[in-house]
Amino acid sequence: MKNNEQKVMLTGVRPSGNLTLGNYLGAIKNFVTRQAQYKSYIFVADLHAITSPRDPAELRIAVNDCIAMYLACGVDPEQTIVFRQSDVLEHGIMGFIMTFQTHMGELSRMTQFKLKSQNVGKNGIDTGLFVYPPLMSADILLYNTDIVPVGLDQQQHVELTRDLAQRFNKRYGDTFNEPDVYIAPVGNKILNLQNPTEKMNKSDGPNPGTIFLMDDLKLVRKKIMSAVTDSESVVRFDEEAKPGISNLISILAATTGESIESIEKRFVGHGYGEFKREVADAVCNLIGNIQTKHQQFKNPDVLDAILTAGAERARIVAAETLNRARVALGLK
Ligand code: ATP
Ligand code: LTN
Repeated sequence: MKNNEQKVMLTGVRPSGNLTLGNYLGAIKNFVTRQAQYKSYIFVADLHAITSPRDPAELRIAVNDCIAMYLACGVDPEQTIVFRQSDVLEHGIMGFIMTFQTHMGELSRMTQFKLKSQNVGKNGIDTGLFVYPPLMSADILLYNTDIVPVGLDQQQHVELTRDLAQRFNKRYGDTFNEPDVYIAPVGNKILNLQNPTEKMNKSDGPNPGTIFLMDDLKLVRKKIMSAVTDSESVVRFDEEAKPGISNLISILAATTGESIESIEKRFVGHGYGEFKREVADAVCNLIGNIQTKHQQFKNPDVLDAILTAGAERARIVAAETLNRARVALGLK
């Protein structure tokens, strides 16, 4: 599909709550550090937020908060196309097309679906939860994406996207670029500090095990100092036997760039208190900088201008790809 043109990177976040340290280390940071090397797109996946019923006023606020947070985390709108998914109508039609390329069995095997469909309301499982992976595939394929930086929980969805692109190309002729996933070696699955066998999720809401990028720094420190550990008192990376300490090592390594081995070595003979203080210092330093920048990006007019310009640029590429898919399908 591609000649020598610039490679494309894309990622998105669901506006389902305030962004967490997990969202930053698992996805946003890896996007920001690479944005200059690619033709880059980042969007707020608001259609993905209505997979379950949501308060419209809260959703509107969450979208703006998410954009402001992208900018505070270092997304540069001069370099990167920043947009809201629902502003580019092509996502809906392409999502519909990709849903029809997908098998029930494939969607039933999605780990996220299995996990999230455990807490269902009295009306049963929302179909949105079931069919959102092909919408995510549409998001990716519309922009001829080469690389998708995401956390580990989203790897399976990007792999499905590759399968769907291949399937479509085989059936209807070369139409889509096949994307690769980028999973950071460290920080790809940050765990809840109080329950370090579960992922840290933004939709869990305020709780002592989740660090939000907007948390007061005193609270961040308190959450880290009271993180669940073990009784061994050795700072050693062992996800099975020592999930709490391993999670804190991953957080420190992903935040500072220091290797896990080097952290283990430096803390030989030191206690958990000292180790946790260093993790808290590093995370507060990171989050403090993000919060300072966030102040500058709260103006809704500035955010609107960025989103309007971003959607215009995104739409051009999305329309082109959708057109190609329609022609291939015989819909045009
Ligand atoms: P929700 O609670 O609504 O499922 P979430 O916190 O899992 O939200 P998403 O919007 O699903 O966040 O994901 C945004 C990006 O952040 C994705 O690339 C996802 O893989 C990544 N991500 C989410 N949580 C973590 C985590 N704990 N560690 C690493 N990456 C994460
Ligand atoms: N499904 C993802 C958010 C998301 C996404 C995307 C990420 C929607 N479309 C495209 C990367 C690329 C989630 O729930 N975290």
